[in-house]
Amino acid sequence: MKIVSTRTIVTCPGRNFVTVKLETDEGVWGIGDATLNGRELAVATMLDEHVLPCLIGRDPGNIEDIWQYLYRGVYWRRGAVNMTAIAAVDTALWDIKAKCAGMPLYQLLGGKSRERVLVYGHANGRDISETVEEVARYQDMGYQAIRAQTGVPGLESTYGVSNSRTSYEPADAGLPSEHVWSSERYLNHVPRLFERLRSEFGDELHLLHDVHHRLSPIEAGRLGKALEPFHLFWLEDAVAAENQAAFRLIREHTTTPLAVGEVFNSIWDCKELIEQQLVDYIRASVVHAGGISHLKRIFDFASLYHVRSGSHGATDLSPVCMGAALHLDIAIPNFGIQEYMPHNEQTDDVFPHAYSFVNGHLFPGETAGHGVDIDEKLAAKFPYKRAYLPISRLTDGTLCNW
Ligand code: KDG
Ligand code: MG
Repeated sequence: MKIVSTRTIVTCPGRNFVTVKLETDEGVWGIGDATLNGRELAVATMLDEHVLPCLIGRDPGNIEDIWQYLYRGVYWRRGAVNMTAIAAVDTALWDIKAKCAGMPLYQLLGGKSRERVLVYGHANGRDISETVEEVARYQDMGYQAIRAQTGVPGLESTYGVSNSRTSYEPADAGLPSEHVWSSERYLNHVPRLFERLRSEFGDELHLLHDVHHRLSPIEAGRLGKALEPFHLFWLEDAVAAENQAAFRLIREHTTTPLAVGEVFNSIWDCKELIEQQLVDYIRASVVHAGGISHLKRIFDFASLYHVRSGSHGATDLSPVCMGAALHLDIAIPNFGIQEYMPHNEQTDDVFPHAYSFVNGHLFPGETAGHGVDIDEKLAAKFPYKRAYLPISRLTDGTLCNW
């Protein structure tokens, strides 16, 4: 079998998505997500100009060789744009292989280690009372694990909270909007949210929280310690993780479980974090961490060190990434949890999929391949629209992590 045609499809059914499609001489095709929020066209260009032309004539069955060809063959290793492009190709190749085998992808990854995939949803409110209402609403929808974020008094906006109470979409401006941040105000407020949530909802509900890279290690230690009585499932991205050793300081101060990894693009971003057991959950994703092949390598490595998976699944990762992730989630032994933010209706129409949500869990479905397709005619009706994530500044104007 040979790859005979390749293309990149850019569409914006409410937000931008980039998808790779590979077609073979036997009429089987596979697709992969190549979306990098705010940098979509950089990946599309990388694919169109530098990656896809090298695939024509290759045997799509040689997934590992093609991965190595694109990784080692680039000379300039790693990087978000490069690894997202490799991920998209890798995902499409696994899709083809599973379709050829007539099996859902999880069968090729070792079969099922569990019947269903536990997911967490997002409850966001402008203040604590609104977040409490949202958590109740998510519980009514069947969620057994809920990430809770709240507005902070004195700050006009914060990560994870929509000012309009509609579903949260941070990439909402043609150029980056600017937000003001204060870790002091945030640190004083967040423990009050979780104290209230535990008193309203009891001990069983899994509660999660995303700091979105904003604290210093010692501040993160303080927050983790303050949240211990409310036994979170995890505290996410407490600090930016370029300096992996920084997590040791957090660990020394708290037993709150730590999760990190949504901006990672290779095993080298988390080698020390995993090997030294500085985190509990690794949140790298299929689309940004080199596809099914590389993410499985990361998860297998993590399984040696009691680190479980918790993949990123925000709405800027397309249904193609979600479908592929679910096959990995259901197969690996050290699955932890999967993030799930449902896409809007238009997106679901552009990407018909086999996965389904039932009672707080996702099921990958039994369709051959990863179970997600793209309606190219419909996709063409939603042209690309430039959109950026915001930036953050401290109250004195210093640029800080968003
Ligand atoms: O593109 C950035 C988003 O995916 C990110 O801000 C969402 O932190 C996020 C999460 O945990 O879903
Ligand atoms: Mg996050």
